[in-house]
Amino acid sequence: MAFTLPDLPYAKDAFGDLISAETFDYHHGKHHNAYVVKANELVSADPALQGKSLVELVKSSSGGLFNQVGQIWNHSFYWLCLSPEKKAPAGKLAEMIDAQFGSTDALIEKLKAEAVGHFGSGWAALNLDGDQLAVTSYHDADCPLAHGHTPLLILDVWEHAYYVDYRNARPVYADAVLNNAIDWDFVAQNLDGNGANRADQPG
Ligand code: MN3
Repeated sequence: MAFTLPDLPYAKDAFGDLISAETFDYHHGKHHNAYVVKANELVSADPALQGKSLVELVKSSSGGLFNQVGQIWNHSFYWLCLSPEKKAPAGKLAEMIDAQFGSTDALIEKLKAEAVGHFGSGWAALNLDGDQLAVTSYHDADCPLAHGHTPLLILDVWEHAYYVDYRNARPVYADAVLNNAIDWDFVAQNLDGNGANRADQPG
């Protein structure tokens, strides 16, 4: 068995100028794919690693292998967090957001500040912490699962996520994607605590 590059859950040109097909060609087709290829090389060289699922390896590995499997999972989850159709939080998620942040706009501002304030490469995230929502970020290939966190939403803030479409303007990318391209139905689904499994794959 080997890990595979998951298909995008939408056409690569579905987002128009918001996230271009060229960005998906590079981000999914080259960056994400390279993490898959390198992880498979490392796993194939070590029988002790074989048969472990992606999430098992994210939770148990370190160093070079962690960087690859963490990035496979992070990107697989990130694609699922995006929707070409503009959506809004509903139901229990909307109630939690309003109770804690006052409004979805206020939560988006907090996520945007986290994304913009994060130094260097990494991921901004919305997690479930007990019965509360929590905004945080992770460096490089670091992953919520490695900390026992329960991810609801992650946003890629590596330059490769936005440089084609937004050049160096991370705030413009974060603002555009958080306001227009989040699959809030997927985010709400992850309140069941099983978000980790939605981007898992067998080893
Ligand atoms: Mn990326």
